[in-house]
Amino acid sequence: MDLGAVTKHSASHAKPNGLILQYGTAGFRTKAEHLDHVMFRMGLLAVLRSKQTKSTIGVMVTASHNPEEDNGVKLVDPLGEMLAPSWEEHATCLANAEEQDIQRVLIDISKKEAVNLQQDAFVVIGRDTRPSSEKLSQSVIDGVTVLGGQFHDYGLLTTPQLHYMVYCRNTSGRYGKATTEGYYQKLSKAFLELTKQASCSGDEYRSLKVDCANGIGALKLREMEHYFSQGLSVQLFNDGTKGKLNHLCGADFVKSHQKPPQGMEMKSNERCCSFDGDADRIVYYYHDADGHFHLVDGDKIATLISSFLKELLLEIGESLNIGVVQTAYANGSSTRYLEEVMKVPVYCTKTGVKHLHHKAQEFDIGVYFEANGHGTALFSTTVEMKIKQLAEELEDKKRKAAKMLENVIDLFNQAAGDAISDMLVIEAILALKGLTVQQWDALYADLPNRQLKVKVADRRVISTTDAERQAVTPPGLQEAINDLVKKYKLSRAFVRPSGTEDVVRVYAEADSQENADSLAHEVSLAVF
Ligand code: 16G
Ligand code: ZN
Repeated sequence: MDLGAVTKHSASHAKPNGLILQYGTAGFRTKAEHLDHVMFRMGLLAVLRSKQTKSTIGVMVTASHNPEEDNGVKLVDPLGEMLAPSWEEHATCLANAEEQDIQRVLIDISKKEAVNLQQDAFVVIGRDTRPSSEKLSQSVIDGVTVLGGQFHDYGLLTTPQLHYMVYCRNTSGRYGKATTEGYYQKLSKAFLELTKQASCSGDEYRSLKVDCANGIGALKLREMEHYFSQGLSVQLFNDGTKGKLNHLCGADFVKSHQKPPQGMEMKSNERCCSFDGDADRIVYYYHDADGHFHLVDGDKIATLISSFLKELLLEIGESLNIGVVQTAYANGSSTRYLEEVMKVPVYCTKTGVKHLHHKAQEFDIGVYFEANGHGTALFSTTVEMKIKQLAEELEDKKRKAAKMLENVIDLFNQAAGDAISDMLVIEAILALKGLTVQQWDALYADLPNRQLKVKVADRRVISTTDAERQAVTPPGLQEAINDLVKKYKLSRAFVRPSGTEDVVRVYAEADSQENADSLAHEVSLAVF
């Protein structure tokens, strides 16, 4: 490791004075002009992580649903997962080190993590469509090469595509080929095999309107669409040719404003969906005949998927343990429906994909979704092998169901929540079950809810437990929330410090919108 070269190069990726950043739930994220040094240093860190794990590591340059002026970066671990927590700390430490301390920090990390510096390193890089992303990804590459790491720059990719590439490369191609072509082929093949079985193949099931948030999802869906067009035709909106990234469109906008994106022509009862800026989140929606907007969010997606999986298992005659993982933001009606009607166990974790992903790995089949539309399903290796075997051994209806499950497993991106893959899973299920978006939406009625942001002097005074559903500090806050919640029917409320913004978030639900609004308001007053 030529540390002299590191010092020389890092001078051309200087850290702005006084800037302190933290590797949070979504990696580093801030104004793009403040990130050059972080990118360079994450290139360095990716090399160390690659040497330590003797695996390919990914670096994704994106700020997801943030405004176009922002950017961000996150590292992807060997199995396509989020970076391990101890390395998040190293990332923060390295990003904030003063110029003269960088060498020391690198040596510290290498010692603490027993990194064999002689080991080869390989890093793959992807980026979204932001104007700043290309230059920033070059800085990552600078960091990788200065430490002698090898790299492959995929250029423009969705975040989940980069996770997929990392996973493929570290499993000797067993998961798929580590190219966009390989990704398109794997998913499309599974999708077409599935939809071939659908008896209802009317126009209603064949076309879908997609709002691509003016981001990378548009490019990749365009590249992919002819692979699956026999089974589904997609009409793209906000494809980046006119509008600004994430501006008045995309999954985050639709979910948080509970209204359709701009730039989409919606006719009544038409099935529509939105991706976010890096295409790792998806929500569905439609306008009913009276012009009312209906959001079909991550909770309903989890319900659709887990009920379909359960039905397949029943048909096959296998009892595997399915678990659904949600966060505190999951609508109370969804949790009740899953537990009481569908009889599937539901678990709650802290906000942030890594927590849900980790929990979902505990089951034979783990389905996880955040209400905001980020999620996927994970299948244990044993289950995958068993289903493959059953698809060969069983006969008739059972065999058909096992084949279907085999294709569903292939269609999910098990490395990360993926808007394109989830979209194809959902479209296949709707077609196979002959469900319209209205029928899907009608599985249960969401409880009215409200989210608010509260600015406080120091959001760290609030700490939580029980998957963020209970406030531990400041003293008295939880008691105050309990008293407020008691005043309303079917009510629930919690507060948590945001992991991505300098605010405290308040969530409340109750039997009517008016009550949810006033409960949220009262709780936000209790936070001060
Ligand atoms: C990050 C998380 C997202 C979570 C959000 C919460 C990942 C990849 N992304 O964007 O899952 O919903 O943070 O933000 O984990 P908050 O802490 O500001 O509410
Ligand atoms: Zn995203």
